[in-house]
Amino acid sequence: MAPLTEQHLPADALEAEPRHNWAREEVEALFALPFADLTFAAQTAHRKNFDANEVQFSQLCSIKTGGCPEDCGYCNQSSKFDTGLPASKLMEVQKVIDEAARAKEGGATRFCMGAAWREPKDRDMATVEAMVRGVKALGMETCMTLGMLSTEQTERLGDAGLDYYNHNIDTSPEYYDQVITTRTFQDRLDTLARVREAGINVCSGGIVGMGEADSDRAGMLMALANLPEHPQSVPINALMPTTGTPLGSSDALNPIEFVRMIAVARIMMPKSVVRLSAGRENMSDEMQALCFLAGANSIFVGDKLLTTANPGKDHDEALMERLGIRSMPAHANPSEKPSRGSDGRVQAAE
Ligand code: SAM
Ligand code: DTB
Ligand code: SF4
Repeated sequence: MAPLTEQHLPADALEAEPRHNWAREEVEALFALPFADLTFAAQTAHRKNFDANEVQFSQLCSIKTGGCPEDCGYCNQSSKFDTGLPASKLMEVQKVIDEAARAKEGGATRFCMGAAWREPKDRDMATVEAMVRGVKALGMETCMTLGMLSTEQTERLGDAGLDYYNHNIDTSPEYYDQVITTRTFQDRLDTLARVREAGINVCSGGIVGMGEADSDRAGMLMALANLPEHPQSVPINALMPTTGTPLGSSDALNPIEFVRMIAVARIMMPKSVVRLSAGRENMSDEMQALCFLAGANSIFVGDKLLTTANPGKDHDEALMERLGIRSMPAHANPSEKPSRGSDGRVQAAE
């Protein structure tokens, strides 16, 4: 009998080198594979590039919450919707560093600092740079998500030694206008290009469960995989529906369809870390195990994401123990570029 990959996979689906020329029919054919064939192919791609028993642990910190001028239809931090979430000022640098130290103690190797901004104001740059330097000094990987960036702001973050910048495309180019009207899909691609060109690792993905069609899920993954470089980190979020937002009463996600999304992301971007991101709070342990089998190899740890709930340490430790999953050490992502840092030194792995 011919191996499964030959029987069922589209030609080139498991090529050794990452591809940037995915055609819609190929991606739709991956989504349409029998589940066992799809997850086998994803697991094969995963094992070619990673230790399949390692998962990267990131922890989020909302350094500036709420009051955002954008209108992203999924987000409870937008000032356009009445969600009852109080807005706060930018956190003090030392408080952020203290949170990062606690996250490290709890097992996180990356600290992701998020601000509810359309873009940073220049007057805030020195503060966020100090946060990057302080968190880096703890030996953690640093990530920030601050909205759109100018070229100068991107350079400044690179000089501070930022390892990753998160900026999601959120959905397909075709569905995007149904979700966000205050900035365009192209604006997002422009920020991603600045981050890439500054040599900072790109973290970019999107959300599943916003009422998008199957073709939009394929379109979102095509938009990511056909970038000039694959994002080094690809977060796949399941919508956390929040009351007061336009998407607050969205239908529950089909778990098997979500696992398919992870598997197709893994096959299309084989060397990237794929994060099972928001939404784990609403997933069974069994569904999460299927996501890991399908090639997810990063999660957010801690009992809170930015503003919504996450499973927390006790539950996650028990799950990782049951699955025999170990923590991926800092800077072990094979596709990661070394950060610049103000002193030009590469941060050593812990
Ligand atoms: N304000 C910045 C921005 O939008 O670029 C950074 C923070 S924003 C919260 C980062 C990402 O979180 C969004 O692009 C979106 O993909 C994800 N996100 C936000 N709210 C979410 C929700 N309710 N469920 C799932 N993902 C969500
Ligand atoms: C990403 O893709 N998911 C994270 C991170 N990047 C910034 C954010 C998830 C937010 C979920 C809703 C909340 O907790 O506010
Ligand atoms: Fe603002 Fe980011 Fe929320 Fe959009 S996702 S409303 S930009 S905080």
